[in-house]
Amino acid sequence: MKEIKGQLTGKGRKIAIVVARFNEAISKNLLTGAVDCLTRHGVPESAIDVYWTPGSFEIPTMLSNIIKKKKKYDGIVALGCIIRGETPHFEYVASEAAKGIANMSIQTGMPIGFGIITADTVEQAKDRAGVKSGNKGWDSSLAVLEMIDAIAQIQ
Ligand code: INI
Repeated sequence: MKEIKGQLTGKGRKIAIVVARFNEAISKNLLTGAVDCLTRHGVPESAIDVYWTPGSFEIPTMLSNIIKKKKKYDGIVALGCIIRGETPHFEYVASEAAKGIANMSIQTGMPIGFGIITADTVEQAKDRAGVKSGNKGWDSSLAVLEMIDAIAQIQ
């Protein structure tokens, strides 16, 4: 039996991070968590490019354009924070962002980490963008590193 499992190594990987500015204080914590995770796993800061979008709704469009440019990223981490209390169109923004990110990843084969927080309150969102533990930016970055390595092993 052959078992394929991605190693959590960032050595030699080039990573793009797409981060939405909406709820910026929380997005910045997600970005800090993502960069911390990537660098601790061997990705040098010089191999990380960060692209800002106005909100999470624009993330899939940015992904599409980054992938089209063929800048040869090994993986992309998508970060954003959508809070239900703040908008009646929470459902639309959240579902379009999730669908768009999934579609981009499936259609292109690019490993894309889903680091979008969907929360009912600011407090809940803060809990998922913790500085010391429980940071969705960190978790989604780790998933990207694992997927890059697992996909590289498919023959
Ligand atoms: N974008 C977010 O990333 N999070 C939100 O909570 C949010 N709210 O509350 O509206 C949000 N809206 C902006 C949206 O992503 C677009 O930028 C905007 O509709 C312009 O296209």
